[in-house]
Amino acid sequence: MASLDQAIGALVCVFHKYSGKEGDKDTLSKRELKELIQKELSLGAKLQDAEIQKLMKDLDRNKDQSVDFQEYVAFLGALAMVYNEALRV
Ligand SMILES: [Ca+2]
Repeated sequence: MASLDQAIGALVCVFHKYSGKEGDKDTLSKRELKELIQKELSLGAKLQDAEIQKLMKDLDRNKDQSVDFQEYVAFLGALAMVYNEALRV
């Protein structure tokens, strides 16, 4: 199992791997977020376009049409809650 250090490093790296693709390199555009969700999350491939659009809307708290690092961290927090439920025996 990865150490907490490695896990947090991976969370940061994944953000920048996608945020740097187009436009502002420190935020995720809709297209970048969609690619991140589809390629990095096992549940991502199962989501419909409309569901991803809704997720984007929910994550973009300040309504600037992109997901910045702070908004991404809130997303990770929500995901961690889901994983905690799923992994608990
Ligand atoms: Ca935003």
